[in-house]
Amino acid sequence: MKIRPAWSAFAALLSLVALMTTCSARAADPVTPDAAKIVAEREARIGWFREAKYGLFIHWGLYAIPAGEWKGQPVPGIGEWIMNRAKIPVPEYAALAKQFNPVKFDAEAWVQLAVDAGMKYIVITSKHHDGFAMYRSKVSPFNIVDATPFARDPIAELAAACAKHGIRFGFYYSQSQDWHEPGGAGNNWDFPANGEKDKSGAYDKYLREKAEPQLRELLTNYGPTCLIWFDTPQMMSAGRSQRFTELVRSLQPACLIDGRLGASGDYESTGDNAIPPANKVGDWETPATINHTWGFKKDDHDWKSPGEILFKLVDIASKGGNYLLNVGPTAEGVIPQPSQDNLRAVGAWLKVHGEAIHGAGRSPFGPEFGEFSATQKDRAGRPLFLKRDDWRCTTKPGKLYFTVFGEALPRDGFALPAFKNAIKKAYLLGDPSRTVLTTNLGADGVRVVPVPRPAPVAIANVICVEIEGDAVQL
Ligand code: FHN
Repeated sequence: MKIRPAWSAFAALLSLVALMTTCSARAADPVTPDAAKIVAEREARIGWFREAKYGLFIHWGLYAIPAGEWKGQPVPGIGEWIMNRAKIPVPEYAALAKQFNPVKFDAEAWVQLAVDAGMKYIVITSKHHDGFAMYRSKVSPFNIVDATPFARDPIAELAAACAKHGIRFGFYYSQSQDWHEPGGAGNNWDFPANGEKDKSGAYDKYLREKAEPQLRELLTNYGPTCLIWFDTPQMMSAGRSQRFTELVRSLQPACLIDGRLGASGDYESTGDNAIPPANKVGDWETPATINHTWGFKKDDHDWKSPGEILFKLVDIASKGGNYLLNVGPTAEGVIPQPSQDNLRAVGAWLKVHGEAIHGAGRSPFGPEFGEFSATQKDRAGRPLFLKRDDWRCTTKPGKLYFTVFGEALPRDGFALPAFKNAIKKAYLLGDPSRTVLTTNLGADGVRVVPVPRPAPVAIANVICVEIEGDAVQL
């Protein structure tokens, strides 16, 4: 029998409490069968997401052709925003489709990268703000099959490869911004401004005639969809969001909805590259770039190193979240080699230490994240958070995983934070023989795990501490 993780029961309870709080009209009988059913359904949907912890985001579209440069001039900002930043008229931008022929695209190779990287799900841009569908769409001819010489459906090829390799597959879909359509939000250089579109009914016409039918296509034609990643919900009122929610639920009840639809989804999406400073309750995900752009830019070579990626992954997992890390393939269909190398380096680490991440729960401690400065202020005048990055802790029933960053483990051993449980044994996950490290009692009653030097693994080592009882007693 599978043991139900304690934190998942806790999250269920939190959801129930949240629901009870919002259902004020039912205060006399807050846990109605309906409310309990809603919570139970969400719990069933979100289980895989809590286990996964690490996913691959892919931003791929026509913007990979100009790759940050328009008419010989570099365009500042993120690559996939080039149409907006350079105010490119619709017909000129749409003409890029005739050049789009990514003959090096290989769905197997992309999915294999996610597997090698230790990632458990892939989310790809099926339509970004430029309005171009990266799949065969009957709703609009502005799609990769009908408008390009490539004439293949990469989403179908990726769906098949994901199914083969056991990777969950989801779609980014820009529901509100669509710079190709007169009624879509965002393109105020070719078309009237957003407010007028809303008033005139053009925006609703776009939603009903393009966004909703395309969403229906995506959820009908590509097998099980693990999540829909909506984004930038300009003008997405409660009613419009509700229509989208109902569409997703009716077509694929197991499909998650991210936190940027307009209404609250199944989990919270933080800001781009935003990692909360401390433990954060609920289910959440940080979408993040591996350099400084989402869509490919030929001049951006500032790749995050394996050490930086790994720190962020463990940091996020120890605060209860997921890390959705992006790559931006080229117009030829190639994922830039430095992204691949750095993801694979972290994947090699996860092969040995993955049990400290996948399915692991948040830290029961907290001081390891850092503290607010008593004197220094941030730009907004609030106390500055001084981050600590020596170690992080993740948990499973009866186990604590202390990931200690850097090649050198502390010379005097690793001083454990205070907890009451007796220790059964401690060992390094990176030690193939799992030699037991006998804990000493140091000064002030602090328990210290002696650690071998040099440490067996570069980048970061994980000390697994097995304790009496499932949950940590502080
Ligand atoms: O505008 C988009 C951006 O292009 C990118 O897709 C990111 C990914 O989180 N989301 C929006 C900005 O937050």
